[in-house]
Amino acid sequence: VRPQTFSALQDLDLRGAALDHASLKAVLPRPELNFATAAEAVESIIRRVRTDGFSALSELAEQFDGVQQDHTRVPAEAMERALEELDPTVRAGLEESIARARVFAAAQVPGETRVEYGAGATVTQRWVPVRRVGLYVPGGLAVYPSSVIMNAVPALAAGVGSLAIASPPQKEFGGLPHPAILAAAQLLGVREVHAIGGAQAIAAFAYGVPAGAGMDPGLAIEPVDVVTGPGNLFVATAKRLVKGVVGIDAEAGPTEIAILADATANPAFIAADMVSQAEHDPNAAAVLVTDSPELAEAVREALENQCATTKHSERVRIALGGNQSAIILVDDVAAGIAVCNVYAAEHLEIHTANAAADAARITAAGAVFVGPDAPVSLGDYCAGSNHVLPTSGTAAFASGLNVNTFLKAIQVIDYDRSALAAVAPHVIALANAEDLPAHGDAVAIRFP
Ligand code: HSO
Ligand code: ZN
Repeated sequence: VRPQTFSALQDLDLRGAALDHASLKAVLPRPELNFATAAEAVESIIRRVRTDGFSALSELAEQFDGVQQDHTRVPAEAMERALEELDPTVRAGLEESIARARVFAAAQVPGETRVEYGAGATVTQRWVPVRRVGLYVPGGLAVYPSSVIMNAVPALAAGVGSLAIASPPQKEFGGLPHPAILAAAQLLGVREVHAIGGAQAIAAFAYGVPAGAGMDPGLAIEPVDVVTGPGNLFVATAKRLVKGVVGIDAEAGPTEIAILADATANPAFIAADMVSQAEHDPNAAAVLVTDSPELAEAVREALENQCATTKHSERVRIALGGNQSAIILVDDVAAGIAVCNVYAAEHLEIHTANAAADAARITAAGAVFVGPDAPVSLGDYCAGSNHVLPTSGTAAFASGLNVNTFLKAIQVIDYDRSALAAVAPHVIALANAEDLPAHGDAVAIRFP
């Protein structure tokens, strides 16, 4: 008897289809985040936090998290206790994750770029960390101490002097964020953690929370320069709304995994990796792109078996059965690469005969995982790479979290008199052409 196959996952047959960017973009599955639906509510939350500071935050904590708060900052003793009480195997895992992430982040720190245009004329680009950052760590369906690491490590490697974390207050932990999050922050030496969730956390970071007249100064939160971290639609909307007031990282919506595979791939590995990301969220996307109908069938069978036993099978089935997930059939691996480059997945695994060579032809993805032994969950925790990555196709133009997210480039122009003289006629000609003669005069005055 042929085993029952996983039927919920939709089929998309692109054999013989046009592979140009626009045609593929039109047919590839991708749910649109509807920012408009949250915008009004989020605008009102931001306004309240800006005008009423801590009292707005405590009202929102009561409304959304069901907790009473007389401050948002997690006390030092609670941070220390969380680390003391942390399971030692989890601690060892976090320490390994931190160690690997630190090495990669340190290696990313860019050097100065210096160019000399003849004697006495240099232009230099140097990198300076932002002063203060706010890192958001979601609560919700799962708790992510690993995300504390992924946000904080590149900021620390960049040399950011002041880091604050916000994470939703949890009723069952006395209104504090989950203890695993506190423990991870404590391990990293990040001592400023606030129990604030959702859009209000982003507002508090972007605009700061003033200590009003007669209020305890300990309730104040200093504004930050950059806000990073994943979150739900409300968090993502808030980040869009405060962008420009502060810098933000890429959009990190529901998790996505795309897998490019040929007939040489192991279907059980592929199914396991699809299930692993589907367990995050009923809205997670899992997309298999293959030129092998036999492999597609084998993956369906493996999914059926694995979905039966996996812990979060309900979530997984909804995610895999949703319109955002699919098995896409293509004519060959080259066509599969074209599909993947248009899809621009948050995570892309390559399970082909020439995985490294095929991976080198990928031009849009948050992160690429090469070969059968580099599953996304390795990167989620312990590869050394970052797991805060662009979703929803934003990998077409955005990058995962890295040291550069927390750095600014300053260009330094150092010309002496003779170097200026050498280029002066060109400056004056261009100034006159733009009808900005005072620009030219500012050069000419130095050569009376
Ligand atoms: N796959 C998620 C990150 C994560 N996984 C955290 C487990 N914990 C988004 O890249
Ligand atoms: Zn994950």
